[in-house]
Amino acid sequence: MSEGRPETDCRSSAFRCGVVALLGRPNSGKSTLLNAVLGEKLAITAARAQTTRSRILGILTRPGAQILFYDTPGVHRGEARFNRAMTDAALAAAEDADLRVILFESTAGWDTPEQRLAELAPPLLLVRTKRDLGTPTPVPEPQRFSEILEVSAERQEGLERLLERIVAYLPKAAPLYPEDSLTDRPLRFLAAEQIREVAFEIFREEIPYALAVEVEEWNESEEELRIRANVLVERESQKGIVVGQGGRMLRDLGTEARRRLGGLLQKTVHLKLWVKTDRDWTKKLRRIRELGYL
Ligand SMILES: Nc1nc2c(ncn2[C@@H]2O[C@H](COP(=O)(O)OP(=O)(O)OP(=O)(O)O)[C@@H](O)[C@H]2O)c(=O)[nH]1
Ligand SMILES: [Mg+2]
Repeated sequence: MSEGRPETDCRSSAFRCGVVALLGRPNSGKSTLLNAVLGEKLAITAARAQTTRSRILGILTRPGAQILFYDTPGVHRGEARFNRAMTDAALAAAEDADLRVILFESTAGWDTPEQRLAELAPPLLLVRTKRDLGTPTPVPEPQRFSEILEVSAERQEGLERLLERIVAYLPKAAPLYPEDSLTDRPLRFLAAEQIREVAFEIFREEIPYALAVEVEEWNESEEELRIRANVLVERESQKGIVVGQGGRMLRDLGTEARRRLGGLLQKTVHLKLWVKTDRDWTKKLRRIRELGYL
């Protein structure tokens, strides 16, 4: 393990730059942690499992270092094609990374996903998340990890220490992205994700898993942005739920999504949503890819 204080001079040849994979079971707080360290709402989050569906790059440039975070889908046991594809995407990100950061919800039990991640190649940092929730449960085989740290993204606690330690493991290299870059994902994808986040909040259980958002049209000027997007469901029967009586659910979804997109993009947003059935899209790898989830 490399020790010592990270360099702080941007022009120094000791600048560090590397890839850090944020890994953990669904709902362990990966996306919330990424947003907290970036100070931007890049990745969508939700109080339910399996929110993130693909690896999402979040770029943090600090004096002396550029950290390329990969937020990943939760690692879990599901055998359905879409579930497996998400776990594979997370493990592929882990393989490509200079450092693997495993998130473990403080008060949760250590189970198969944690065990599987603990067996990845070092260096591994274990981060206990949601420390505000209570007394942490023990970690079996703590010697597997280079370090064990604690954070509460909600209370913004432990983040600076975590960043300092992460930087210490990165290789000496020049920054890969301009200083003001936040991600490599196109705005269209981020907009679709924001709409999906609102849908997750409105439709709680069954529907979110089957729901995808695809931007069809994107017309942008200095002052405003016109977006036409499809809200996709897997089965005809789910369409009625998303539309709601008299179109009410869809209207609520559109209103809230427009408000959030306006805040994110700092311009007036006109949003038109259509609900469409894309039969069994979660079973078709080609569609999962086209939707930007792999
Ligand atoms: N109390 C508390 N809740 C948190 C904290 N961090 C995240 N959460 C909550 O935990 C839930 C899951 O957070 P996410 O960031 O979406 O989790 P994730 O690991 O990205 O989940 P997937 O994308 O489904 O794999 C959300 O309701 C968050 O608000 C924290 O520090 N404290
Ligand atoms: Mg997530």
